[in-house]
Amino acid sequence: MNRSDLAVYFIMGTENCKEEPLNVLEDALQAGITMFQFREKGPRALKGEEYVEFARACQRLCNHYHVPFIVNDDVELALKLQADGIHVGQKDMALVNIREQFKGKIIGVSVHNEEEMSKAVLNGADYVGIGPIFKTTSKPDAEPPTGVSFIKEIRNKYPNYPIVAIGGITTENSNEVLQAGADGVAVISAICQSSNRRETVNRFKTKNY
Ligand code: 3NM
Repeated sequence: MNRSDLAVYFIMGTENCKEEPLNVLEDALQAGITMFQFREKGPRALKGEEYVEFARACQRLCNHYHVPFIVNDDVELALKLQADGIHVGQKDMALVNIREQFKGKIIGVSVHNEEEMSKAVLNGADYVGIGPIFKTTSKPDAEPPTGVSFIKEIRNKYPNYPIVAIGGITTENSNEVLQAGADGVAVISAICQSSNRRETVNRFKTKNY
């Protein structure tokens, strides 16, 4: 994985979409997202066979566009589908155990403070997602927003580490996030709720450097 893979990292599940989720994903892929995370969560999330089939359909699309397909939290699903990687939070399985099962794959970890950051680095995460940077409505149990100063702090300590910022990021504030030192932006609603998804992705891309 390269730091540039984090440039425009799209995260989605059926509950995030107002329209057919596979169309939303395909638009985003066509417009040039650089990474995708399958995150099927919430009270109306798909279950059982439907869940697996939806994940497979997302994976097929990502493969077609040569974009890494990352599974959120669900180790079993990621292994079953041979996903390109897994993204875990602080409450999920210990990182050392995950690495054993995901040799050569991408492992991302959500971190919210310096202590979590140093642990993730020590335990060999390939990248970290730091946030929420701004207020988010997509994650009900999100921690309080940190603002971009947190990105600056982490970047100063870890000059070359792959860092993606998450939480409330829009085409209006993404520049600030990148200037603070993030390699890219991870977004749900900015793309899912956009009335012009391709333009939104393009704006995120042109703001990147
Ligand atoms: N994780 P939006 S914030 C999935 O802070 C997720 O770890 C977060 O959605 C964290 O782009 C978040 O709509 C939601 O704000 C991001």
